[in-house]
Amino acid sequence: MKFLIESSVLQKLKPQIQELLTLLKTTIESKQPIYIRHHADADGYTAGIALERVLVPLIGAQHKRERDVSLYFQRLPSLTPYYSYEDATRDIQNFLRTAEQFSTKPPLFLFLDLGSGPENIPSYHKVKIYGAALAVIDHHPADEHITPLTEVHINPHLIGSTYDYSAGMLCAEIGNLLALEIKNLPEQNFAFIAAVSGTADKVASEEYKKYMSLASHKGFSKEFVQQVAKAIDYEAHILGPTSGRELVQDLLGKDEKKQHKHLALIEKQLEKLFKAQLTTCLHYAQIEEKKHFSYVKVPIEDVLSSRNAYPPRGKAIGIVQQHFNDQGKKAITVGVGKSSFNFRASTEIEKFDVHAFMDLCKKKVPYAQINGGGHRVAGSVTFVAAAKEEVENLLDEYVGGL
Ligand SMILES: [Mn+2]
Repeated sequence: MKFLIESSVLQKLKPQIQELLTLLKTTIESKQPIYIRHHADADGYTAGIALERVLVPLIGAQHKRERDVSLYFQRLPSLTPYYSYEDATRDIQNFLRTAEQFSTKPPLFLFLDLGSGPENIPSYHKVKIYGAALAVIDHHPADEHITPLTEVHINPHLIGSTYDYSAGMLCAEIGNLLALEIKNLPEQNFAFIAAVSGTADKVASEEYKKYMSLASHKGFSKEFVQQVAKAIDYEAHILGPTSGRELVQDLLGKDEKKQHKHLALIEKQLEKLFKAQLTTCLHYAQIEEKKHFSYVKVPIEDVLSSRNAYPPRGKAIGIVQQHFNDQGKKAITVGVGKSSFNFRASTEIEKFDVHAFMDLCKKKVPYAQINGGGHRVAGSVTFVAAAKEEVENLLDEYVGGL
């Protein structure tokens, strides 16, 4: 097995990767459809695109008519960071209808950049009732009940690695291995795809650096990789629950002419959007100077130009936080919504922890349906709208006590 880079993580994942390669080959040979579901962000898209680039030609080789490929391959983003019960329901209806018309088999689902958490379990049971099989390639913490439900479960957490790999980096390796099976396949630049993915997901491992340097040897500068990562994040937002088909393939270099034109167009728009959003957020922010930091509250739902505005809430709060960081100030920035808070905080504020605040809320307002997560200094908490005042008071107290 020849990987793009040397990595102990990949070495340890070898048995599962081999299992997946075998599974994909037998699935395609037996004319079982393959449905990809990936998270609707830049990492999810790169993961999906890396596999699409090899699965489509492999499936095409099994079918005489080109249009048959669309019966046997599908790729769709998931707006939730897990496979929702609603998406599972839609997918079942979709493959049952196809089966009725074209006598196709229930598909093999590939879940990319999502799928390892416990919230997927009901959806997995549901698609399995209707005869589908599933495999997961994810890099989020893995629940112990997932693997038994899958044909293959590839996740660095299962072999003791935490944040060395993004889903797109894993799928670029798998895509590269499958590409060896295809005659006359043009250069797919899998290292570049891996680099874009790791950049988008802020991976900082040795492996990430290796993909970046491989990509730069192939002529993709760090700036270009970053530009593409930002552009895909934006397009993913615009696409919502639709796949983007060739459009995202082109952004990743399938058609370089279109890619460069599109990147230039997106860059201009993003510059404007980010500047406008920062100005509005700062204007309406409520800023309280604490002893060691600024406590910044942004009425997030009132400062977005539409419900589907870009940058969305989390990112908008991120640029406000960045604004304070750039001035050398420490800050806790909170996007206050009717039933959710988005958090970003300077890492130097050591006592601040989104999870600690969430635990506090669960204890003090157990009837508020507190949910959420993320990292210590970047995350979100949701609650029922009726509890907003109570939760906001708890937040003021919590921040005041830091
Ligand atoms: Mn990811």
